[in-house]
Amino acid sequence: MASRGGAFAFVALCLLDLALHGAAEPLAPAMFVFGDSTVDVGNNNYLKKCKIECKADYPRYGVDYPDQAPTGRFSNGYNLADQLAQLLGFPESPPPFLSLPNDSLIPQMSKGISFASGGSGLLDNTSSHACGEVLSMTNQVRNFTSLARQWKIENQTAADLVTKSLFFISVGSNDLFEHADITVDNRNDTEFLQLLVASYSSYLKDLHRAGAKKFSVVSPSLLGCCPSQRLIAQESKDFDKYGCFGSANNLSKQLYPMIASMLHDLTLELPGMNYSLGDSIRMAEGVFNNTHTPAYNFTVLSKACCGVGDFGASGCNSSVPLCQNRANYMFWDKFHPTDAASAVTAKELFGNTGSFVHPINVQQLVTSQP
Ligand SMILES: *[C@@H]1O[C@H](CO)[C@@H](O)[C@H](O)[C@H]1NC(C)=O
Ligand SMILES: *[C@@H]1O[C@H](CO)[C@@H](O)[C@H](O)[C@H]1NC(C)=O
Ligand SMILES: *[C@@H]1O[C@H](CO)[C@@H](O)[C@H](O)[C@H]1NC(C)=O
Ligand SMILES: *[C@@H]1O[C@H](CO)[C@@H](O)[C@H](O)[C@H]1NC(C)=O
Ligand SMILES: *[C@@H]1O[C@H](CO)[C@@H](O)[C@H](O)[C@H]1NC(C)=O
Ligand SMILES: *[C@@H]1O[C@H](CO)[C@@H](O)[C@H](O)[C@H]1NC(C)=O
Ligand SMILES: *[C@@H]1O[C@H](CO)[C@@H](O)[C@H](O)[C@H]1NC(C)=O
Ligand SMILES: *[C@@H]1O[C@H](CO)[C@@H](O)[C@H](O)[C@H]1NC(C)=O
Ligand SMILES: *[C@@H]1O[C@H](CO)[C@@H](O)[C@H](O)[C@H]1NC(C)=O
Ligand SMILES: CC(=O)N[C@H]1CO[C@H](CO)[C@@H](O)[C@@H]1O
Repeated sequence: MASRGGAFAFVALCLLDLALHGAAEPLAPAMFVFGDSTVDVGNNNYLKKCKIECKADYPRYGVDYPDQAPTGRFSNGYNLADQLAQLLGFPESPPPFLSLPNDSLIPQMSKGISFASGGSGLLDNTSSHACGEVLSMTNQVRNFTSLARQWKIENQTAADLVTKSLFFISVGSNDLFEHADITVDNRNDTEFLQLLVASYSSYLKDLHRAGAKKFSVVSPSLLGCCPSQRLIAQESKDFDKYGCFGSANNLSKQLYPMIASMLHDLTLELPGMNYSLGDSIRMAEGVFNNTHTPAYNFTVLSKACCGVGDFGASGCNSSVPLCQNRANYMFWDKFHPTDAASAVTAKELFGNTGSFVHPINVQQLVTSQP
């Protein structure tokens, strides 16, 4: 009887899988992912000099992922790249670049690759000290463009597939974290943010030169509200109206309109470029403004699910407490959202038609035919 029960469960799972994402063709031929720990699916596991603080390949990471596997995702389950990929019709994020053997890199280009690396930022030196080693955005983009070049030489359909693919980018938070912690009196925030946006623009131009046309860009959220930053706010008495670290949130809020106008200006310069910009700040405000947020089920907004001490901001590993009701927590560990929180973000990026995405959503982006 046990084996029949097992077979039934297996069939049911397959049907569920088919219903969720197996039935139709994905909405884009491939998805290429760039950025930081909000979207890394395991590249850092392969970096020998990357410190444990910037890895997520040990329990309790992945406690809600299939087989409870700690894969390098900075989440209890799926992350934002996985959730968006699923809405597009893929089973999850494309695989990490560094996990692929040399001879499967080109074949994998037709399905997508993730170049994202936890700790990375818009500047090459971001987190180089804190993490030891990360794949910088410069290297992520170079690795993609060099593969695209080789692929186009080998395969006539490559250029068309790159044009139709989705380029998903979530980066900038780590630059802001490091800058917010600098306490020099004469620091010039405007100058620093302009440097970040100029770097962002040059990565997008490089990707466009390699054939990319469709960009989904996620702006840094209210960073000062994650548990690690709430702890800094408490120590420095620099609170904003949400009880979060004011300096960090201030930087996020100043950066968003700069990214928005940079993207708009690029469309005037780069033929065929199209984009969807997710306003993570407004999405987070939507949750923080109304602490009940019944539609989202988040009841714990300031404390990490995995962690101890004030705000649960100790860091997450198998010897610290783990919350049970993870769908009610906004934060998984001291920096990262839960699977449930990134699912909400992905849903808004994909389908929102209000103030959370500009000028179009990801669904409109991938189905547009230039
Ligand atoms: C070119 O790429 C397409 C799409 O991935 C694939 O179906 C085809 O087999 C490739 N052709 C060669 C010669 O590799
Ligand atoms: C990183 O580089 C930028 C630009 O070159 C510089 O302003 C900043 O001070 C550097 N940060 C660190 C931590 O070295
Ligand atoms: C990826 O980029 C890094 C840095 O530019 C380089 O050292 C490495 O060889 C690249 N990997 C591949 C497979 O192109
Ligand atoms: C900060 O940098 C910006 C851009 O370079 C400049 O226009 C502004 O005058 C600077 N502000 C101060 C207080 O130095
Ligand atoms: C936020 O940034 C603005 C513009 O740089 C500045 O005038 C203001 O003092 C900052 N507020 C906080 C709380 O850091
Ligand atoms: C949240 O509330 C603040 C005022 O406290 C307001 O400025 C902001 O627009 C609100 N955001 C959302 C998304 O409701
Ligand atoms: C909220 O919880 C209810 C009951 O568990 C569930 O049906 C619903 O899907 C959840 N909503 C979200 C946005 O996850
Ligand atoms: C787990 O994290 C706690 C809190 O940061 C730390 O004290 C402890 O040493 C860590 N344990 C392991 C096995 O890394
Ligand atoms: C961008 O996508 C929108 C929505 O599908 C479409 O109307 C517009 O023509 C596209 N722009 C370009 C340059 O492809
Ligand atoms: C796709 C790719 O990077 N191919 C490389 C595999 O390794 C050989 C030999 O080292 C290189 O020549 C290829 O460029």
